[in-house]
Parts: sequence; C-alpha cells; structure tokens
Amino acid sequence: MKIKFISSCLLLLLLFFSSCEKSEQKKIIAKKPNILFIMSDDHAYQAISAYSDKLIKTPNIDRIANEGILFTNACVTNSICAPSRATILTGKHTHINGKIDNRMPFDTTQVTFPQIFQKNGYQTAMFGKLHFGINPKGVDDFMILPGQGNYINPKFITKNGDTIIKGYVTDIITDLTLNWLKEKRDPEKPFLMMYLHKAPHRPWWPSPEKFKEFTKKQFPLPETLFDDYKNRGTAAKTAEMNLLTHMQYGHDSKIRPETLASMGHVEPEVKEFKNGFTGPYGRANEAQKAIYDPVIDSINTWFKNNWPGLSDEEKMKWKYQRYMQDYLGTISSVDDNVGRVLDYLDESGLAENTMVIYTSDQGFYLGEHGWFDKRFIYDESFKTPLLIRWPNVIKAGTTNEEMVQNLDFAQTFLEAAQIEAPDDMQGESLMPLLKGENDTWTRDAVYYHYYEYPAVHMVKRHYGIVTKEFKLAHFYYDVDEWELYDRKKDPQELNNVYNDTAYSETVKKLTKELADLRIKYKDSKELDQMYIDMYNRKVKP
Ligand code: SGN
Ligand code: CA
Repeated sequence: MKIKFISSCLLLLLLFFSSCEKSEQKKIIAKKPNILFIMSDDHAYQAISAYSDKLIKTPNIDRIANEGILFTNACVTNSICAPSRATILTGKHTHINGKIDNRMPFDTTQVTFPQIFQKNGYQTAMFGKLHFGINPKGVDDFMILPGQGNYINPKFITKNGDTIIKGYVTDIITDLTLNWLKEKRDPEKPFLMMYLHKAPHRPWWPSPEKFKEFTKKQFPLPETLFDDYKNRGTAAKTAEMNLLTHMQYGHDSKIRPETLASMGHVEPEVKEFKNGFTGPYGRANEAQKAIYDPVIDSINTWFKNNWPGLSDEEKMKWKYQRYMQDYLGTISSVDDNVGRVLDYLDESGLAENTMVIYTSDQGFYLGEHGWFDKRFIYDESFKTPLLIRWPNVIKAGTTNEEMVQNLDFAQTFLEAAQIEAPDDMQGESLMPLLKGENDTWTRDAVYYHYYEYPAVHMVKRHYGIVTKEFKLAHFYYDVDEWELYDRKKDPQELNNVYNDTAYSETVKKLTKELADLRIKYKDSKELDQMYIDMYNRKVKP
C-alpha cells in the first residue's frame, strides 16, 4: 500500500517536472533565438572527440554536444566545398541551385536563408570562408576570405575593399566574430552569425605554436591505411587521393623546395600542387618564421637522411604522421577559438537563447582507405559533424542517429526563428528532433550526387541513396557501375555486395527507392547530361 502510494507520488512528480520542462521549452521557442552557425572546412568527424577521441581531444566543440545534441548520421548532399555551402544557403540540392561543383558560378539571384532572416528583423553577419563571391547577400556585415583564403596573415574582402590582417586565420576570424558580437550587435534584435573557419583545409598550416606542439605527437594508424581497394569499384581504384601516391612531400609534408632539389627525383611535379609550401611559408613574417623554421628544419634534416632508405610502407606511415600533425594542429586552434566564443556567450548571458551549431562543409579522409580529401559517398566524406546546442529546447547529452542532411539546415533555422520557409526548399526542419519528438520524423533515406569529374583527385561522378542500413550508389559518365554497402555488417565499406545474390531483394528495393528520390528531388538523366555538357564546355583541353 505504502509502496503504491510512494510510486504514485513519484509518478506525479515526474509528470510535473516533464510538463515544466515542456513549458520552459515553449517559452524559449517563443522568444526569437539567436543563431550562431559555426562551420569549418573539411573537418572530419573522426577528429572531434565527441565522436571519437582516438586522434584529438576537442573539449570546446564537444561542449556543444554535451550541452545539446550530437547527430551521428548527419551527411551532405555533395561532398565538396562550394556546392555544400550553396546547399546550406539555399536549402536545395546542387542540381537545383546549380552550384554542382567548385567551378560552376553560383547564381546570386537565388534566395538564401540569411536574406530571409534579414528581411524578418534579424541582424546578420558573416566572418571567414564562404568560398565564392565577393559580396554575400543577406548579411549586414561581413569580412570574408577570397576563395580558399590564406592561413597566415590572411587577406579579407570587406564592404570597403580588401585588407590584410596580421596573425593566424582561425584566431582572426574569431576576433572578428567576437568583436561584432561585443561592439556592433544591436542588443534589441536577434542575430544570425555565420562564423566560418578556413581550417582544416589543405595545404594544412597550423599556427606556429600548434605546429611546434603537434609535430611532437604520433597518431594511431587507421585500420584501412593500406587498403588495396579489392571488392570495390573502378572509382575507388582510380581516385587520386592516396597518401603514398598522391600526397606531396613539398606541397603537403613541409619538405622545402631546396631539400627536394638537393635529393634528385623524389616525386613527380604536379601542376596544381606546387605552392603548398612556398605560398603559406612565403606569407609568414620573421617572428612567425622564427617558430616555424627550427621545426621545419628538423623535419627536412630527418627526411634527407632517411627517405632514400624507406620502404613504401614506411613512407606511407611517415606521410600519415606528418599529415595528422598538421591537420590536427589546425583543428586544435579551431577548438580553442570555439571555446572563446562559447565563453563569451556565457559571460554575456546570450548562451541561453542562442542556438549554436557546429558543422563542417563535408567530412574528410584521415588515412582511411589510404586517402585524404573527400568527394565520395563513402562514410568519412559523406558524413559531416553536426552538434547543436540550444539550452531548454534540446536536452543536454542527446545523441541522434537519424539521416539528416546539410539540406535541412535552412529550414531548421527558419523554423527555430518562427519564419516561414519558402515552399521550394527541399530539406526538412530538424526541429522535431531537437525537441526530442523523434516519433514525428519519417525520413529514412537521403539522396546524394557528386559531379566534379574529371578534376583534381579524379573521383568519378556518382549518385546514390543512403539509409541507416544500406548505401547504394551508381557511378556514371565514363563507367556504369553500381555499388552496395551493408552499413551495419561492413561499416568500413570494404565489400561491394551489389552482385551478391543474398542482397538481390535489397538491390531491387533500393534501386526503386533511389529512382523515386530522384523524382522527388527533381533530378534526372537529362540533368546529369546537361551538367556533363556544361562542365565539358568549361574544361580546358
Ligand atoms: C584544392 C585542394 C584540393 C581540394 C580542392 C577542393 N588542393 O584544390 O586537395 O580537393 O581544393 O577543396 S590544395 O592546392 O589546396 O592543396 S574544397 O574544400 O574547396 O572543395
Ligand atoms: Ca571543404
């Protein structure tokens, strides 16, 4: 009897608290939230400790998930920089917004979500790397890098012309962001801030201090570093992103041109990859060089003495360590700087009503399958980090496995701000998932389409469908090949089971679903061909 009474009381208490939580959630949603959109460039989820702490600890980025939500199946629609940004801005697949690759111009007459925020009373600003254009629409204030931008003493495009700012790009983008939040923001209005990092994009240049620190570290090798691409299609075998054969000692691993010249034939010269050392190093001033130089010198001395005697396996491992030291060094700065901004939100009291998003324009290979770069529908590049914090709306420490995409961001932010999204946006608002109403989420498959070929890294054109269980992709243009991966049984995607009879029903079902998705998102064979024709007209012979 007594026990029954106590448990009823407990139940009532629980109901009371959960209804308080819900009403608090409603109250918060009723206020227009600020949106702080943090995006880095090529940041692999494998290099965020909220996902895995094998490589690096990122306590500040992790805070966003610890105090909010971590999406483990977040992905992009087209794993390459400018197309991903165009999808985020327009809420449309790349075949609809037209920015199918890094080369195609972005049609600036299109509506982007910052423009909608601006029209609806938000103060808007953008700092960092956009990748295209010199005059982003819908932002009251901006300072953006030209194209890919520079790590060291970078140039910025502003409304009043170009300016060079001394220092390290990640610190500077953060200074600009904080300065705007502190000095330029109108506290009466909600804000949308696009805080966009250049790091960790290739060629990887950490700050002088992080370079010194990270070159002392060694990192665990990925299990598939020596992948032989057996049981995969032609595309994986012909891609040019292997650490041993395509990563460059000069451009990528900080071997000085003089060292290479003194050693004779170490690697073939590749037209696109020749100034990864001289470009950034040439921008450094004396004080910066004074920290870089001794470390670079010791790398060069070791290389000159040891490289001739190294086996291919040893060369691969050496390149991997150099790669990780530099790549992760740049990320460590991103993490420190995200911490500065989160601290400011706390100090200023803005944290509670600010939705903070951390993501990347796509994922990246950190030696998995022997690769660097991105582009493929395979997990490391298809998936992207996504961590969101919005106190009192998102329950702290939530993990979500739904198939969500960068296509959904615009509609999510608009719904959070109670602004109606245009009908022609193609994503779905993630608000139900943020509020914990997972039962109302019905999407179980996403669509992917990569175009930029033939081009740097030579990843063939392909489109596909991905569910939590499977991934079906069609590689086309100069091949006609299908690949199917069992994501649960083969998470490393080493076995294409498309022709395995055990999967014939799955192939049949997914082929139909993929065709339906192409119709739903208005993609087609005709559009594939149109983009091939447009691309070929632009490619120089
Ligand atoms: C540069 C890189 C490539 C990279 C593309 C696209 N080379 O060309 O490795 O794939 O950008 O990257 S490097 O000369 O910069 O080292 S993207 O993020 O802009 O799509
Ligand atoms: Ca990128």
